[in-house]
Amino acid sequence: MKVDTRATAPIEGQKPGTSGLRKKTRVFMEPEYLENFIQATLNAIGGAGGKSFVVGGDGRYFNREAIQTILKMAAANGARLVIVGQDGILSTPAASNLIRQNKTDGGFILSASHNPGGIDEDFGVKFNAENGGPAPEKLTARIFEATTRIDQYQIAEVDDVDLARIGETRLGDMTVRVVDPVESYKALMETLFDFDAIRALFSGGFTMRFDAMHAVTGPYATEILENTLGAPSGTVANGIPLEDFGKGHPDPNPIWAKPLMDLMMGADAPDLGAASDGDGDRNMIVGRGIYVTPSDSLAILAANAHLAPAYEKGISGIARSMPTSAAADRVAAALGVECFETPTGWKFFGNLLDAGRVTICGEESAGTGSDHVREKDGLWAVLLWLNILAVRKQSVAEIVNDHWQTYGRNYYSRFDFEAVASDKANAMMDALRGKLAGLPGQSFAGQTVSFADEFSYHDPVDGSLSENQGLRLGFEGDGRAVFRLSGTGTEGATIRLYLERGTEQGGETSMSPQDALSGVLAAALEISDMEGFIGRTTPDVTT
Ligand code: G16
Repeated sequence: MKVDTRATAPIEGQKPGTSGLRKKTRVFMEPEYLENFIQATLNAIGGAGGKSFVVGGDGRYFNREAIQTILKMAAANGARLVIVGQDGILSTPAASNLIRQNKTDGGFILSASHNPGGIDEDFGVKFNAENGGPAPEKLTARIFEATTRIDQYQIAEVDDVDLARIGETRLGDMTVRVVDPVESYKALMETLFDFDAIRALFSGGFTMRFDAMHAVTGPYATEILENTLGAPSGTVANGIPLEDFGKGHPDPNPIWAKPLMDLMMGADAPDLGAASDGDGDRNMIVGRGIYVTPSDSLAILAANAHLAPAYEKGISGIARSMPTSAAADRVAAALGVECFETPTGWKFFGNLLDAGRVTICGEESAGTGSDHVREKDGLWAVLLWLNILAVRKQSVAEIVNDHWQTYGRNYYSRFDFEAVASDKANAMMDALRGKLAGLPGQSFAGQTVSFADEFSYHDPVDGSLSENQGLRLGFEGDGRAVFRLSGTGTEGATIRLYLERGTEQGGETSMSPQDALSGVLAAALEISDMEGFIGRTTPDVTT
């Protein structure tokens, strides 16, 4: 095998965001762009010599080409083994599982998650560490630093590997093992859930629609839900992964999964609706006539997890990202287990999971997961819901309403203002940051500020400090508004405004979220002067 050492120079802007490096696909296709980032990552982990990795992606445009480049670079850098999903396909949780099961030194996951795919859309690469979880901040900082100093990369001059054929081949001294992307993941799910109970649920006439959004979960959902658990054929919709996700936006929320929402709110709704995103780590849960917010879903899963075999002895703790509602905190308090509030980004859950401090984690951005892998896991959440429904023999609506009656409700909504000019978004955030100290005690739109701060996180396991993680405004009466800039967009800035209002236990739980949150919204808009800074107060997406 001939190894070519090629001269290169740093490329600006290769700083990983909330979840890896995400850019326009055409940017990733520019000469040296991908190569620099991969070499920098290998340099940052101390080289690839003798190491093993998992590589796979969500099948979006440029996935296969990028995998071939990574394989040739891994071989040239002396890696021992790379495990690849057949045709380059691996969902993010399946990749996390393979890293853990095979005890590899980490893995490269190629995805821009819920962002659209195609030559004019988005692409992304992230490195997961040997625990199967996204690289923690100290490692992403080293990777970024390495991108600013890079002057050469190594690549093998060999033919492409046939990724369609399961089995082993060699690239020089490196073994490439092409595996079925679904097999090990399905085996893991079988150890966690009561598949017999779920099978009985379906054979008893329970109906479901799973919208795979032409993204990576199609093959996983078809094999598990239809072929193994006996859900009727056709339960999985849009199950063929496409390079451009059928020109859709593979983000499982009421806006982008509208056909599913329409079905679930209509007269012919099945018992359960669910969807997953581009790379299979997010989930959406909808009952007949009721959308379950991700924050509520996290709380309900945590409260009922003991009904599934994997969690029957109870959970050790719950972690949620800061902007996620406090619904899960109520469950943790009732269970008497620890509860953690982390910055946005799954990477912050890794240490807590590794230390056994938490079993279940979740985020308002449609991610829920447990200690079975180190990523959020869309199908896992759907299967846990199915397991709970099979045991409780109640509808989704009954379970949700019962939960609100028992614990109280946290009304919740997120407003996204997309493609805002970065300087305007930063100016608004800076001005708000500057005002925080003087806000407590003042009233805006009838809401009195009880606290105002910028969130920072002390990791209780490794002691690291993560600052500037969102601006928080608390209001008397358990209201809260959070402002953050997204770390996953590829165009300008996205301002996220998260709104929440908690009720007393036994309080009113049947209002519409937008009515319940109107006061908090008005106060947040007034305090931030969003209109003045960015010229609009109507979001692009409301979830
Ligand atoms: C990623 C992260 C999540 C985060 C979400 C939104 O999700 O893994 O932890 O909550 O982005 O981040 P932001 O608000 O910065 O855009 P995914 O599914 O895109 O990988």
